[in-house]
Amino acid sequence: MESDISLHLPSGSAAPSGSLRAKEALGSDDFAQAVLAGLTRRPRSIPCRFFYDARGSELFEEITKLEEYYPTRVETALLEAHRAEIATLVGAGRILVEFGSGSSRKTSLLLGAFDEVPAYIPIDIAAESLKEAAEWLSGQHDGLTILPLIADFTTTRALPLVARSKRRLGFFSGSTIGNLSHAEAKAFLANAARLLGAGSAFLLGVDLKKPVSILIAAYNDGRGITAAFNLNLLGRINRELGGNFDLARFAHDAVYNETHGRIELYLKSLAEQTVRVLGRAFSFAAGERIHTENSHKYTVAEFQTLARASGWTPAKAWTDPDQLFSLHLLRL
Ligand code: AVJ
Repeated sequence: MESDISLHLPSGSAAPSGSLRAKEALGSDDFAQAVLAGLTRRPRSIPCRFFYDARGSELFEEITKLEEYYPTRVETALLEAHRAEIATLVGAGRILVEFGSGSSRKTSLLLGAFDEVPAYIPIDIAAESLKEAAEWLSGQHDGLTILPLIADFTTTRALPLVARSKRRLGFFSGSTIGNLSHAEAKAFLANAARLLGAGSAFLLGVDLKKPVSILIAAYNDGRGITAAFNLNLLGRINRELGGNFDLARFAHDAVYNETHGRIELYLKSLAEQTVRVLGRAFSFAAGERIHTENSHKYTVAEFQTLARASGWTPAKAWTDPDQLFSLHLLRL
């Protein structure tokens, strides 16, 4: 199906141009359904994409500046150190397609290394942050054509027509791929291969496996910012879904699951208690947890195996001297 670039809607979407309000309504309904289902199932879990309301996005911004949270700092340094080589390997004239673009800060670094980028297509579900990022980026890169696509990047099926005239470079930073299970990551990479098409390249930032003490510190920082970020999910339920969670009676919990090679975040009930959400009662035993996030870690070889299984050919991988984080360049 052809996409409608003038509306910047996801390809294949039949939504009319005035659908932003409807989408937002759908969004809060999506949250309500996910929370009710998540608190009903055992073990309890709520998808991590719901962390990012305005307050959650602010807190995540703060996380990225923490001493213990190395991913943002190290990935940025890797991009700065290797962007010239990346640009040489990829070649000029590529349309840049960014998945889950968020604030597009790292994108500016990458764009600066390329002589000519015919268009930049950020894909993000958050219309407001897409708009902000596009405005900020056009100030940084004079004359850059930006075609924001409001869509869920895990399910985007086609790019705007103009994007098909040139070869593409995909960009997926921040180790956001770590939120996906291995099966989901494989499906995402295979979908990205189809979306970006023959002759494309894909640059990804992926967090590395490392000593557990470093991982735990990154997800349980001394200032309690990550705790506040995790607990904000309960605050958001209170604000948007008429919840009455007492945030002082839940605790942030970050553990490393060796079997799955991932950090797991939980909200742990500190007492036996009953909480109401949307008029429904949910009882917690003392110590009972709500699973709120998985953040998978990969060795370079593990990630390359996953990439190959999804149809990509690993071209090069870069890591920092401390082996904290990796950048992967894949080709199709
Ligand atoms: C945005 C998913 C990459 O997993 O490190 C940071 C989110 N959660 N601290 C990560 C997060 C707690 C982050 N990602």
